[in-house]
Amino acid sequence: MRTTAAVALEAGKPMEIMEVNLDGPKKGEVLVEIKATGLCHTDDFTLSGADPEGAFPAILGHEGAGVVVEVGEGVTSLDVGDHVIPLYTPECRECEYCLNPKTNLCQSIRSTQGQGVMPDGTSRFSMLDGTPILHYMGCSTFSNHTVLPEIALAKVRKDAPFDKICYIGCGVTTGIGAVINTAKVELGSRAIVFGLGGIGLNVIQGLRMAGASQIVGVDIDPQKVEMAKRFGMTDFVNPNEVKGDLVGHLVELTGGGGDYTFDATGNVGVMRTALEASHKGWGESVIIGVAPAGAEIATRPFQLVTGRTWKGTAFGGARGRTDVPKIVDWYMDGKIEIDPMITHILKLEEINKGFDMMHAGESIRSVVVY
Ligand code: NAD
Ligand code: DAO
Ligand code: ZN
Ligand code: ZN
Repeated sequence: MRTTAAVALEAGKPMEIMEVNLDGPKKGEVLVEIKATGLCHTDDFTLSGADPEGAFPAILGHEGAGVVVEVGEGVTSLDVGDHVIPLYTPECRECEYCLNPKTNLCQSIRSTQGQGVMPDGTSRFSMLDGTPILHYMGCSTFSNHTVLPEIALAKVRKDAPFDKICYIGCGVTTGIGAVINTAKVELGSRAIVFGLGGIGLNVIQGLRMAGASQIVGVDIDPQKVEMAKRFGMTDFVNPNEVKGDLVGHLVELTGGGGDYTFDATGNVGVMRTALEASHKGWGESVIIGVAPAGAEIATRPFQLVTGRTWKGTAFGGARGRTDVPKIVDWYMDGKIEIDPMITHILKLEEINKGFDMMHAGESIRSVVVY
């Protein structure tokens, strides 16, 4: 079939909207009509050329929601008409990683996904002249139709709005999951969140759900304050307005340091501050942000000797096929909020404008509706 997509032809250039060829689903695969997709910082990171795994031409996008149009041979868990959210972290429920409760990093299709192809080693997308186009994070939601492995699709309820639940495909689950699955924050905890963008705001709403007693937000952009307060931030710190040592200021503000701290900036200097602003003896610091290629983290080992723990999280530690439908229920039952964070709705033709607004800090989440 033919479908319309925003194609990233090369790093650092705007994407081009074009008709592309899409082959039907092979064994174990599913053809999905994407109804809505969010624009995440990670798509921008890859488009910029800073992503060491980034390869072109590719169809980016990994935060989508849509409807099953066709199922390939052997697909048993999905039918035509089902509503689905694509998963960049799949859940095969069979590999060594899926069978270990300590991780959500299913490895069953990891190598081919990283190379931008389906598990059989080929791409379903091509240009009209036949040139192959790579998939991205196994999802490619910047295309009106895409093909995914069955194990990379979460089946969700049909009454949930696509233009909101697409955000559960990355930002919402990553932020809330970092709190609930990775940090396992307890009632009454004090926490510090660095970066109040699309991920950090969801960390804040996860902390509110977990019953944290103090939620300190740290951002260099004062535009982010109002929304963060709305989601549960109790104190705000702008590093540019702190005279003297930022770590010392945060330790004093939290009565000894955060029981839990989170980096949602991707800046390795901020990651160090987050670790060092966690409480001596028991503080845990969770890295969510993805740093540029080649960047390294550092601290004095004595910070860990004295009881602080450094952790990281991918997709909030969530097992997508199991956890994502539950998060959709939380949204539909009013336990979590998404609507205020969707600041812009765009057409596919406006997708590059969406990334311009992200760079200017004007948007939290822009969503393309097909
Ligand atoms: P965003 O651009 O919406 O938000 C980042 C925020 O950090 C902005 O508000 C910015 O002002 C703030 N910031 C930048 N430098 C800062 C500094 N020095 N001190 C304090 N604040 C600073 O981005 P996002 O969509 O929220 O994504 C955040 C990070 O999370 C990115 O690195 C992204 O790639 C990563 N991410 C990780 C996962 C995962 O599974 N681990 C999933 C999605 C996104
Ligand atoms: O299993 O080795 C692996 C890699 C899993 C990739 C997880 C990616 C999470 C961070 C990327 C940001 C997502 C938007
Ligand atoms: Zn697996
Ligand atoms: Zn994302």
